[in-house]
Parts: sequence; C-alpha cells; structure tokens
Amino acid sequence: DFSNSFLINIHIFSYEELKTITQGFSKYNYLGEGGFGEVYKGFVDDTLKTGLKAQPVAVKALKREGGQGHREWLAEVIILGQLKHPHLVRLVGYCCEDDHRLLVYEYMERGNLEEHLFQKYGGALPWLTRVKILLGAAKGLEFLHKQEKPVIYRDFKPSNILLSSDFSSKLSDFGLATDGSEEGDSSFTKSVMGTEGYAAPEYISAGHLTTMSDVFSFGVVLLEMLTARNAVEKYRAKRGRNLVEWARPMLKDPNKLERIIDPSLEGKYSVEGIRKVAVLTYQCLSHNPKSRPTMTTAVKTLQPILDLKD
Ligand code: ACK
Repeated sequence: DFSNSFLINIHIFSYEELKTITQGFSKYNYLGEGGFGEVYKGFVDDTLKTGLKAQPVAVKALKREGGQGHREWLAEVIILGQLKHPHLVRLVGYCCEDDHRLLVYEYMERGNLEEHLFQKYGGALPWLTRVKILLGAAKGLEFLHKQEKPVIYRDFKPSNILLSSDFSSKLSDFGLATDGSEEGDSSFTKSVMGTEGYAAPEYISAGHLTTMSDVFSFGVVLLEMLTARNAVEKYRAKRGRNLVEWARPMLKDPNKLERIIDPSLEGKYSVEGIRKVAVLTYQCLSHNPKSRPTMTTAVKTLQPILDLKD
C-alpha cells in the first residue's frame, strides 16, 4: 500500500484517463523508448475533470517484467514527487493500478539532448546554447547533491537531459537515483548500474558511489559538448581507449586544445570561455574523486561564461 501524503501536488490518474489522453497509447503519440519504458505524448484538458490546467504531458509506461518497473516507478515518484526544481523535470502525476505503473511529466518540446548534441537534427548547437544546457543540468545536479541526505543521480548522460523550447534543460529518469544507503553501506554498492562511457572509474571498478561519481559523468558530457563526439561510440571505436582517455592530455594544454574542439564551433566562441570550460572538464574527469570540483563550483564556473555572453 502506497501512501502519497508526502507528495506535493501530484495527481493520481486512472489507467483509463491515461489511455484517453494518449489516444489509446497510439503510435502517433509515441515519443520513444526511455530508460525503463515507453514514452507517449498526451494532452490533459478540462474534459477530464482532473483539476489540472490544460497542458501537454509525456506519459511513461514502465516495463512490467518481473516487478522491475515497480522499483524504478517508486524511485521516480519518491524523488520527483518531493523535489521540485526548475532543472528537474516536473512530475505531474502517476498511475498505480493493478500491475500498471505509469508516470506523467510536463512535456519538454525539444526532447533529449543526445539528439541535438550529435546533430541528428541537422544544425549544430551554438556554443552558448551548449553552455546554457550544461549550466542548467549542473544546477539540477547541485540541487540533488545539496539535499540533507544527498541524492546521487547515478546516470547522467545526454539522453537523460530534456530540453524545453528555449533550450533550458531538465534532468529526467530518476529510476537509478539513490541516496547511496539502499545497499546497506552508504557509499559502496555491489551491483553497478549506470552507463558505460559515462560512469566514474571508481564506481565501475569498485562500486564506490558518491556525489563525485555524478561529477565525473558531468565531465564526460562537458567533453562531448566541447568535441561533439559521443563517449559511447568512441569507446567502441578506439580499441580500449575511450573519449576521456583520448582527450584528457589535450584538455589541460592550451596549445593542443584546438585539436579536440568541435570544428563546427570554430571562430564562434571566446578563447577565454572555452579554456575555462576545458579546465573545468579536466578537473571533473580526475581519476581521484576527491580532486574533482563540486557541482557548486561547476555552476560558478559556467554561470559567468553565459552572463558575459563571451
Ligand atoms: O528525444 P525524445 O523525443 O525525448 O525521445 C525520448 C523518448 O521520450 C524516450 O525517452 C522523450 N521524452 C521523455 N520524457 C519526455 C518529456 N517529459 N517530454 C517530452 N519528451 C520526452 C525523449
């Protein structure tokens, strides 16, 4: 039995209602396959009498095999139902009826960052748009890390960052997020979950999970933003040497930095700004978790670059 009295403004939908707003989960409303289930576009309007304002939403139907989906569903409801922040995707409601587990989110017009970063939509993102997106995501992570019991996001990567029409960014997919204590010990976990290419080395090799694991993953995405190269693809292509290892020496050498910068950015950024981002990236990617900056430092580094529009 699930008591939701601690949740803020979350609507409980019936399965019928969600079927109605997604037009019967029709293929025309299908947005794609997410972390733990399929996502459909829906529209909440007044005819439903939910009391919610009319708005487009994204409805995620979790996979139902072996109760797996239930855990992710619960993690998401508990975290997003209680934590409200401009850079976390807003949970509008949920459905928990028989074995149906669904989540209803605010609709994010531009989908996820992965599609934009690696140019599946054509034009490359301008430099300042990239900074804006990563600054927003940094603020989302900072907020999670600053909770009384810090929340570790654990799966930071471009496909989990959603974009609104004005390219402000929000974190989504909290199915893997944890306060680190679920496995008994506060910072060691036996089962490593996350994504190869983005997960921190100490987490992969020893299951050592801290907020600094998120900082490493943030560094990988910073690097992807600088280079427009996909950390996962390079991992396969470079025979053991991944994007991070390839780029690390050039990140800290101002004379070599140009070699790794996305060519489509050439001449469209200030050298000072890009150097600052390169230094931050290098620090986030430190082997030693204790040498990495906090997300607060990352926010303080990125904010002025955006404010100065340099
Ligand atoms: O790039 P996309 O359109 O953005 O394709 C993926 C797909 O569903 C599977 O994750 C999209 N998606 C997920 N959550 C939302 C949301 N809240 N608003 C809009 N699209 C979403 C995601």
